Amino acid sequence: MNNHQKTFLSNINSKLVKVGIIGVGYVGLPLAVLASQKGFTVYGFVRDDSKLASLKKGITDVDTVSKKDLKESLHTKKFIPKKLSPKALSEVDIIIVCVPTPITHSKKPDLSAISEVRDILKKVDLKNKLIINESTVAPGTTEELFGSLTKYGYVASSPERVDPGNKEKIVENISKVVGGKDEASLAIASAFYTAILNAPIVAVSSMATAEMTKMLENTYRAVNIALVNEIAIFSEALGIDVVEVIRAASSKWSFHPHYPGIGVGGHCIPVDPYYIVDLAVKHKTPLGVVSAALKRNEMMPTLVLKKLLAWYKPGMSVLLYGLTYKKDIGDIRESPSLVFCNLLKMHNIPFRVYDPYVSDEVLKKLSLQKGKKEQVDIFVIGTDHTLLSEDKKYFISHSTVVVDGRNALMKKFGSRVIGIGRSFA
Ligand code: SAJ
Repeated sequence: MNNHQKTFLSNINSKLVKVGIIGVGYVGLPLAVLASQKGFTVYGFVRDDSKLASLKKGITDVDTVSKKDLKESLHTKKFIPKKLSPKALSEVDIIIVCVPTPITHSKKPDLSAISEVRDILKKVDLKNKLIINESTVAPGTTEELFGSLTKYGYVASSPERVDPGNKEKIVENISKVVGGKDEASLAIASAFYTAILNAPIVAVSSMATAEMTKMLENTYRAVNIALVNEIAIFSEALGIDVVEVIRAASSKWSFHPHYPGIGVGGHCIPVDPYYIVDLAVKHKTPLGVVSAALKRNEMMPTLVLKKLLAWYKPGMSVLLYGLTYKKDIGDIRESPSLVFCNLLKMHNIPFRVYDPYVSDEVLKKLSLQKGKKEQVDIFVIGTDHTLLSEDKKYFISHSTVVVDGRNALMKKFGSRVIGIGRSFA
């Protein structure tokens, strides 16, 4: 380790380094607030002026950061929202990239946002700076985008691990995988995370290893959800309750339960695996199991529609409860409930939507009609919000057919409950 690297490490330990986080959304903002709470000065870089203005006032739609913590970090001037610019970036020592890496309509990686970051970093003197990429990318991408940018700087990959809506799993307590362009990059990046996290730092031998780790984590989840979706459909054909089967299988030490449902949403699980599906084709090692699993998950909204069509008659009132991609959060990104709404529209079935976590403005923007709390003929559960146990009584009468897209109900309600791999008639 040379003198500069030793100085970098000691400046991290004494919190003298300045941190710049590019992208202050679901991933970047919790990290920025945490680092500022730990004593670092953190610039939160945003491109959009209106978002910058809101952030400066402590306004954000990221529900995993408390208003109080955000306001405090702003007040102590340890967290400073800034317009993204090469000049502002030149003032920080550690640059953490937390921008979205979605997929296109044709399910190909969309690196537009992270490529824009690269273009801006090309205008910055990166000598002696550390770039950490937290955005989810295929193995080799961080090297391609940032490794080649600087000969005299440090580069690491440490893919984000957040679980939106999970109040227990806050970023401070989530273990972190770190891979470096070289030994010094790994040491400096690991020292930074050690300074802010209260969780293990898992150092790996390269950035590509760190990137592949993230891909395996999320692809593992997507494939296992697809497996239970498939077994649920099979169980249904055999008249077996798949929820009971999963509960029983969970008594085995090596079985990690997943649950069937109307589909897989969010910006991670249905998206990330396509990054390695794409790369694997280029390397002539196609991922047949992964591709089949992703398709299986994507057909679940159609399966739930078929269940509804078996009972629907023109003129019946239909309400979808739950638009968000998972329970007790307001995030609708890639939500299977949105796919289900489009399927209803394609079949000219009039319906209403009710989700306690989605505002009227969002419903309006999506041209969806908000349902009143009144009894309906068909009640579809798209998201198993905790509030459902309270709310269901407003919608379900003795004659209501319940189509339970999340196997949320444990017994019969209304005239029958049709779940995924289980029913109560
Ligand atoms: N889902 C099922 N069956 C399951 C589990 C989930 O259908 O057994 C559906 C959910 O309803 C949702 C989607 O899959 O629509 C994703 O669910 P999720 O719990 O994985 O939710 P995420 O996307 O918030 O996953 C996050 C991810 N975090 C990151 O990628 C940084 C993921 O890594 C974690 O595996 C996950 O949290 C977790 O473990 O809770």
